Amino acid sequence: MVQNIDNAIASIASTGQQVAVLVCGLDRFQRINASLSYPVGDRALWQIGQRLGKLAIKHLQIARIGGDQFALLLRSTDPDKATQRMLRAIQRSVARDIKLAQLPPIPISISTGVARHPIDGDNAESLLSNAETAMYRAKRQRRGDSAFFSAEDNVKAHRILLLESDLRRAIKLGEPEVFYQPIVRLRDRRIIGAEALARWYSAEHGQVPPDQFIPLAEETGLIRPLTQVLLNRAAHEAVQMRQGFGPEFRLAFNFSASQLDQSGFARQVFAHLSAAGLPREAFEMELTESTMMSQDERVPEILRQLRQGGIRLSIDDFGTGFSSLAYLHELDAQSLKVDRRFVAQLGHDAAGERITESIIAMAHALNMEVIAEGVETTEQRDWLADLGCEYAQGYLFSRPRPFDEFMELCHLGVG
Ligand code: G
Ligand code: G
Ligand code: MN
Repeated sequence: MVQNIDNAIASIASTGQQVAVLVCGLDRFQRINASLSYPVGDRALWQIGQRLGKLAIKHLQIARIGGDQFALLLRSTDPDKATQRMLRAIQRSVARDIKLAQLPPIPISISTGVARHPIDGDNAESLLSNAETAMYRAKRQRRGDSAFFSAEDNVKAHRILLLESDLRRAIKLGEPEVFYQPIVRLRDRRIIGAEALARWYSAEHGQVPPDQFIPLAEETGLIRPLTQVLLNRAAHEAVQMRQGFGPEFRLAFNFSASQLDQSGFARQVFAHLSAAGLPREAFEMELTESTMMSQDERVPEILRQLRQGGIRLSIDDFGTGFSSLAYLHELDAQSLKVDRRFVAQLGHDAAGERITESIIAMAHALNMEVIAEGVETTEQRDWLADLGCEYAQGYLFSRPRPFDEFMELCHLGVG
């Protein structure tokens, strides 16, 4: 491929054409390998290669450049347009599940990075490497996405590499911490629970926000050990919180989609809870709406095991995804969290108010309780209480706090 790209670059001067390099990576290919075996992974890859091969048009060359990566070389007088067309064709080619004999259909997606000659590189090596960097950004944005290389990508890629090794070290040392934000019952403003929120202060990188290090942990396979550190700590601390706040107190803990595809997942969670001595009914799993609606067919089964084992389920960021109400009902979640963007609109925006009102009514009709997120003003609090929303959480009551400071709320309350 390197030779082809360099040849193309050398020959375009006379043709008026330009060159773009696309690097396509299969999303979560490791998962196919791990769950279905390497030979199956190989057969799946072969099928994808076949499909991409069919895209071959004039002035396009395709090569497999690594385990689950393909490079495409495009030559065109209008490379931007040709690239856009190619990106759509790639998406179409993977829209169908892979079908292999005696196996259920395997859904796949591909993320693509694009680098253009000469702005993104003047030789094959730099174009390939920059297209690959852009592909990793595409994967972080949303699997199945595409991204054009930008010079910032290299700075970021370098930082991410450093961050990854720092996170690996931090997890070994048990450095990531858990902060707690009170969940308040609106009827009597008592604290009936806490949401655990991961925090990481790195000596090298400073405070790293969770929406950076959690996706990083997911991509690098560090999410499992990270969750073990966090869950272990939170479960032990929750036992003490229950002593202070009363037996109805529950701990809410966030999990992400990528954790719900391990068959032993429910068992691991149960083991953490019993090691800490935290009753299962005092533990609430927060999963976003999109996690619950995941395409992965193992997710419903794992959720069922968790529910049957007595763990509470709560649907996070509700109103931002696409839910099947029938499935929501079947999941038997106890509560639903109204996303803070709707709460922020209370008192300002009639549409936002009606959405919040409808979410609350729908939750009640499906036998779920409602927790409002991001409550910052007394008006929002009263508005929600009037609508029959049971619980609330937000800066009005308290920011997320370290354990010791959270325990002080035992005496202080949140007014
Ligand atoms: O705290 P805030 O900036 O704290 O959190 C940002 C996002 O990170 C939230 O959407 C929250 O759900 C997520 N998050 C916080 N802690 C954890 C955790 O321990 N595990 C997972 N999977 N997500 C978390
Ligand atoms: O996605 P999830 O609901 O898990 O995210 C929780 C996030 O909400 C955390 O980042 C937390 O710090 C943040 N948060 C908590 N209370 C408030 C609030 O009152 N206002 C805003 N803007 N964010 C909040
Ligand atoms: Mn949450």
